[in-house]
Amino acid sequence: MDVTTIKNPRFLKSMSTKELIQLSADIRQFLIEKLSKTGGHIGPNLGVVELTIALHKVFDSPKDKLLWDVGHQSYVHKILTGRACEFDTLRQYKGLCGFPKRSESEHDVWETGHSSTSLSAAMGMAIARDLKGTNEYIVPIIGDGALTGGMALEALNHIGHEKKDIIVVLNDNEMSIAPNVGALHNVLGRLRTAGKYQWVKDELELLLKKIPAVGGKLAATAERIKDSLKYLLVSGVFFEELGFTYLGPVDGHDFDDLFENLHYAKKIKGPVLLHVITKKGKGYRPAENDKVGTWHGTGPYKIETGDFLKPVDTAPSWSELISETVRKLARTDKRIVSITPAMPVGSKLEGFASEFPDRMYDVGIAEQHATTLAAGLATQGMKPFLAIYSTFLQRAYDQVVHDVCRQNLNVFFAIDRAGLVGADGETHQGVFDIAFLRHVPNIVLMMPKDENEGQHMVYTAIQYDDGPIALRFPRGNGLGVKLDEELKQIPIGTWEVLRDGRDIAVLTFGTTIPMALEAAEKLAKDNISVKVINARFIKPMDEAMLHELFRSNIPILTIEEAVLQGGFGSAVLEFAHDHGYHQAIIDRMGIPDRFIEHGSVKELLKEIGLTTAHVVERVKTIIPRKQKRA
Ligand SMILES: Cc1ncc(C[n+]2csc(CCOP(=O)(O)OP(=O)(O)O)c2C)c(N)n1
Repeated sequence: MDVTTIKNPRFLKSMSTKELIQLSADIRQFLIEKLSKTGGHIGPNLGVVELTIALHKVFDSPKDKLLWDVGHQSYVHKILTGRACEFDTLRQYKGLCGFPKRSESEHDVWETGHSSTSLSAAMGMAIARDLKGTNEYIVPIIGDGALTGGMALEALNHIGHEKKDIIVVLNDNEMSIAPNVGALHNVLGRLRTAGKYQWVKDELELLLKKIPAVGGKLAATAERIKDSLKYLLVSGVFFEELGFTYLGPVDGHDFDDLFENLHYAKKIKGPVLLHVITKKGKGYRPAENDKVGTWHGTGPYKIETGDFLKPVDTAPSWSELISETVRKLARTDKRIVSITPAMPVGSKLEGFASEFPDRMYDVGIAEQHATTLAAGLATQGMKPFLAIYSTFLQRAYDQVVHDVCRQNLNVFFAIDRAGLVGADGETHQGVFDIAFLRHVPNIVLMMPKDENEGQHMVYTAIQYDDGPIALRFPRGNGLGVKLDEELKQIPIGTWEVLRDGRDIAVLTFGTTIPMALEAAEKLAKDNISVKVINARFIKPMDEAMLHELFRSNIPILTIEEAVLQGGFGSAVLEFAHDHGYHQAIIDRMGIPDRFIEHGSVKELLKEIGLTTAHVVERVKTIIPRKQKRA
């Protein structure tokens, strides 16, 4: 079938299993072809083809609510709800979003990107349903990785207590991005191999009926036998004890098994956990054979070979540079312990993990725990290196404030993917960390201009023993600069003049330095002399240099690839105000007060006015203001 002709999922109702099997093959073919050109989350989506079809056949979306946790596995859902014809634009500027999007379709009832939110949202919807007296099914679909997130466990606890009618579909493929970790993962492992729980449960009921129901000692013994039998035979007891009816394990690629269990789940009162076993990457060999998570999300690839098409970048990735520098230092500094919340591959910690297996902890999708774990380590004189994406650090704000900064503990935060990230879009842009860290006492916040300064900052952070220190760096590769052999400490709170000038001072850091230097070069041709300062410490700022600038009355332009509200430019404004420089001319460039959608970083920067041309233009509006005042 040509899947681009699908308008909505109603057509599934009349299809036979044989036809659905063919449809699954067509959808897989479509995904493999389309994503080979656009890139995207191929592995997770190939794994949920039959499951998504079955859900749309058994339930009536959008009346019934399907909530996709993390949301990167919603492509099949998008195809079945009439969006296949937009797949050429997937994750591109103004194109189809890679995650559920309420403005895209009435079938996208909950937006995701960060994991482990679906159960709480489902509970909210269930309470609303019951208060309004309607009768729709509420079906969150959550991965075994996402289930390790604290929020998901908090929600399970609440749902089980309230006994709400919610059908939780656990999509268990044994993978997070990398192989899943944790004790809960082991519980699921036992369930996977335990055989059909429902069958065991029925047998057990029969057996228990044979135990005579008499009072006294014998009844107590019977109860004990009952309990121990339950524990012996039924691993699903973990969820049962939480108040859920556990169904499964179900073969997520077998329609008959799926239909039988989904229909059964619909009849059960109270919360149900339907345990579905799927294979990530199913139907495309390179993705199916992937053991580390390379095919979780990819760029374009050659279908026949599975080779990725992205030109090989000669400069090291930022993540690699930072993690490998830490690894080097860990050879002599035994205090260093690395922590990742489920991103060992993205954070390039494989090398560290193989060299120091007992000093490396993948804690699963648990940013809050990761942060407080680091704090605990620091209380004992260790030097925790917490590699965490800017966007996911948002989850751990209170742990940063309450546990790390308040106790002034020596935690080294490596804030990866800081700034715009591109195709993952608004749920993943790393643009808030400056605003939510800058106001927290005790923390040092820095961003390097290139990889060489980056490695020196790693060294600085490891040597720094006066409290928390955070090094933010962008997604992708460095500039390809030469690396010094010897590492050195950069004095905390010092800036660097990269280019001298007398008409205006541009204060910037990290990714926006090249555009500032380029703009300065262009403006020089118009006789405008621009000073460019590498404001590499966002906190503490170089106060001596700031005083010098303000006293000289030079206009100031701040540029940051981060939100303007509460950002670095705001810090400069506060400084000017607090020190009585009320006449100072200060302009700020950065990310406006709205969420920035997906697209290439280049397109997004253009859209929000953060390019060399925009800097040139802005400087030209500032200079006349200065002249008017003079
Ligand atoms: C709060 C949060 N932390 C980290 C991530 C990064 N991340 C995206 S998908 C994923 C793994 C999800 O695994 P699972 O739920 O099992 O889904 P699968 O991809 O295996 O289908 C992770 C860690 C995220 N999206 N949100």
